[in-house]
Amino acid sequence: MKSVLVLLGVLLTLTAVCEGGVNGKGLFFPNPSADSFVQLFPLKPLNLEAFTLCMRLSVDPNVVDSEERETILFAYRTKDHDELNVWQEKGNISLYLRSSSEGAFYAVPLLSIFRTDLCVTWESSTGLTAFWVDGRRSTLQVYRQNHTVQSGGAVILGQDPDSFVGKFDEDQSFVGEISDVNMWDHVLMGDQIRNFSDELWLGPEPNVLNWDTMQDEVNGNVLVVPKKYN
Ligand SMILES: *[C@@H]1O[C@H](CO)[C@@H](O)[C@H](O)[C@H]1NC(C)=O
Ligand SMILES: *[C@@H]1O[C@H](CO)[C@@H](O)[C@H](O)[C@H]1NC(C)=O
Ligand SMILES: *[C@@H]1O[C@H](CO)[C@@H](O)[C@H](O)[C@H]1NC(C)=O
Ligand SMILES: [Ca+2]
Repeated sequence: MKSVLVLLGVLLTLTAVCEGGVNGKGLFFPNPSADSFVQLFPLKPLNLEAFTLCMRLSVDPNVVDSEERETILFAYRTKDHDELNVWQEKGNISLYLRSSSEGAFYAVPLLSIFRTDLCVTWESSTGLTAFWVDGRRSTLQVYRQNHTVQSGGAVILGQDPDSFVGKFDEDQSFVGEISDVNMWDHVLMGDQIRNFSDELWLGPEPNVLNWDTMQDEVNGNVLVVPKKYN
């Protein structure tokens, strides 16, 4: 117990020091809350006809994997719409584009205490959508063909906003660790997605969200995990 407290003390101190830049570190959401979140500032507007969104996640399964819980993994919301949301809910991981009710559901293995590399790819021209879990691709689904993701929203980790950066719900909050959130404005090749967590990334630079370079704003009780835990 003592060592846990000491560790938390160290992490909390670092939170203060590391304000204003994630720079390859992790974000740890230690418990359910309605006010802890991180806003990410994209490198360019999310005006998208295709994307690859990747992140690395571990969760508290006692909270997040419970049957009836909906847990937000990634939220991009404009004033009027849930424009691009990723959830783990009721035994599925799901993608929603401009909807909070009609998603694409995937019965992939649920998140666990160990870190999972999770990517989702979508392209408008075909509607082809897939989740990639630790480099393994799910079956494809056709979802939202000819749709365009619109700019003008806010990217939020840790909470599901029901209004523009607001109306959070503790029961939908993320509990666990998130890192390596990267987004490209096209669908990467399978080989590249399989290599996404490599220290030495050989693929194209993430041009929408770039975990190493983008600005972020940490709110509430979110611990910035030092790089040595990578
Ligand atoms: C999750 O997936 C199962 C089986 O794939 C399905 O029966 C269930 O309705 C899905 N849950 C939601 C919320 O769509
Ligand atoms: C999408 O656009 C293509 C080309 O215009 C068309 O053939 C197709 O039916 C459209 N799909 C949907 C779901 O609207
Ligand atoms: C993926 O990693 C393997 C092994 O390190 C490497 O040989 C390959 O060139 C990489 N592929 C891409 C597309 O980065
Ligand atoms: Ca909500």
